[in-house]
Amino acid sequence: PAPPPPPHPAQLHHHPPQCAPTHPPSFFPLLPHLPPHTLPHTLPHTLPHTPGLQTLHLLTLQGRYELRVELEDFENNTAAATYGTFALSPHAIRAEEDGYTLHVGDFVDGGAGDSLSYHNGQKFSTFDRDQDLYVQNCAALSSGAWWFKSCHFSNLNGFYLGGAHLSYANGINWAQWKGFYYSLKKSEMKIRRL
Ligand SMILES: [Ca+2]
Repeated sequence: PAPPPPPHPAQLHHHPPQCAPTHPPSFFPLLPHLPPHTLPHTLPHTLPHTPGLQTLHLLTLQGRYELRVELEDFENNTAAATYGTFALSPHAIRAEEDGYTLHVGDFVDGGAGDSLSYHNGQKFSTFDRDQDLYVQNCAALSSGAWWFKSCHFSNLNGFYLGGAHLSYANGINWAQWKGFYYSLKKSEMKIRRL
C-alpha cells in the first residue's frame, strides 16, 4: 500500500507545543472519550471548586436541617427519601480538611428506599481527591463525586446515562429504588430548616 501523504504544512502546527499550559486536573479529561449521550447532567467538580459544599456546611451550622431527595425515572415515576437530620462536618473547625463529612439520619421512606444512610460519616470524594474507604478510587470507578464509602448505594453526581445501562454503578444511581444499572432522569436534593 502507498504510504500516507505527508501532512499539509498547516497541520504540522495543529498541536500546541509541549510547553503549552495544560488544563487543571479534574474530571474533564475523561469526557472526550465518552459518547455524547453519556455527558453528565452536571459537570463533576473538584473539591477546591465546590463552593456548594462549603455553603452547605455553613448553612447547616445555623440550625437543624432536614434533607429531602426527590427522584424521577424515565417512566415519570417519582420517589423520595427524607432524612430528618442533615449536616456537613458539623463538628469540624475546618470543614474542607474534615472532608465535608456527611451527617445524615432519621430516614423516612418516600418510596425510594434508603440509599444514603450507608454514607453517613463519610468524606466527600472526587476524581482527584480520594477520601473513600475502598482500595481503589470510587469517584473514578463510579464517575461521580459523592460521600463514597466502598463504594456506594447512591451516586447522584454520576453520569447521565439515560435509564438502563450496562456499566456498573456509574450512572445517576439510587440503588434501593432502581439498582446499580439504572440512571435516573432527574434527582434533586433539597434541605429545609426545621
Ligand atoms: Ca479509595
